[in-house]
Amino acid sequence: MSNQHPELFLRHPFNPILTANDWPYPAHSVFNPGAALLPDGTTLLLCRVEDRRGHSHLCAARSANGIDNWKIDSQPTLLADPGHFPEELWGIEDPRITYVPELRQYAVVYTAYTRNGPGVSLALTEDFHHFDRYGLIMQPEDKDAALLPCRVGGNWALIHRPVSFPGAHMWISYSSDLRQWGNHKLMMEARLGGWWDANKIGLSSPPVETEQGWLVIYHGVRQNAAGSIYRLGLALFDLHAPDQCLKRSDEWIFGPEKPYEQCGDVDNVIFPCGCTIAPDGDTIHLYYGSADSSIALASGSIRAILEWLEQHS
Ligand code: BMA
Repeated sequence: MSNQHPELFLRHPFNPILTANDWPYPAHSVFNPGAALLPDGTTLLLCRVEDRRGHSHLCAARSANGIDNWKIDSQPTLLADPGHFPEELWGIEDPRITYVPELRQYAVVYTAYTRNGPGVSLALTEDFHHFDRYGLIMQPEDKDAALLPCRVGGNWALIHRPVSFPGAHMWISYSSDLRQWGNHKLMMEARLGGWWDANKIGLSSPPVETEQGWLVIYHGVRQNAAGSIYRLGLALFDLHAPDQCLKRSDEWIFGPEKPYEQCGDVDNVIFPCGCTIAPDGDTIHLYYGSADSSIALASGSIRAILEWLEQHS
């Protein structure tokens, strides 16, 4: 039985669209990219690149059509800087990009791999060449974080995933200055027990603003005798109170099915950190890490996704 809803997200026939073989310098694997559509229509992916120490950094790849002919920075774009940011000792990972109109900058929220586990760091950039690094904004263990593009009730809002037991759940926290975070609210829980998203959940790409609410694509992890399976589900949150879940899919909508998703450094992983919305306002391009080894693309329609969620939540 197929484990996906092909009407919601279709894989691109060129998948995987980027691998370590495409890199202009030595790399072990490339995966889990953040994504942005630049003002000139260029798609920018900020890719997680793992070197042969096992440490990651971020590298930008740009393409006019978001599919092929990627121009990849000839050197790492954002490297860990443990001299100034000791929490980046073992690398930086899994960036999620939000354009923030009020700041006229992109907020890049990424995982800093500290001696004490993963934490959440923030950097602002206008051009993906120069970065204003804020350092760690959520202490370990915490990851899968992204900033909402606008203030909510006067404050910035950050979705993130601290580790707890049992299960690891999505939280949202607020800040007036992007540095001090509080008013923490539980946003959505792993379902525990016999569900596909029983053990851990986390934000995938940053939420998409729709008339019906914030559309959230999230990953759910189920552990079984063979290991973990990372699949995707959908949820909708109130635009003005984003900790309020309006809808959540019972079923997963996209799971590892192709060889490049089922087999790699970590088998059975679909892990998007970014998406772009086409100029038609409806087509969503989801960029995901496959099996912690390469980068793939799947596309869908926001209208169709919302309709499906209406019927299946
Ligand atoms: C998560 C993160 C991701 C990774 C996934 C599967 O916890 O570390 O970077 O893709 O596990 O290994």
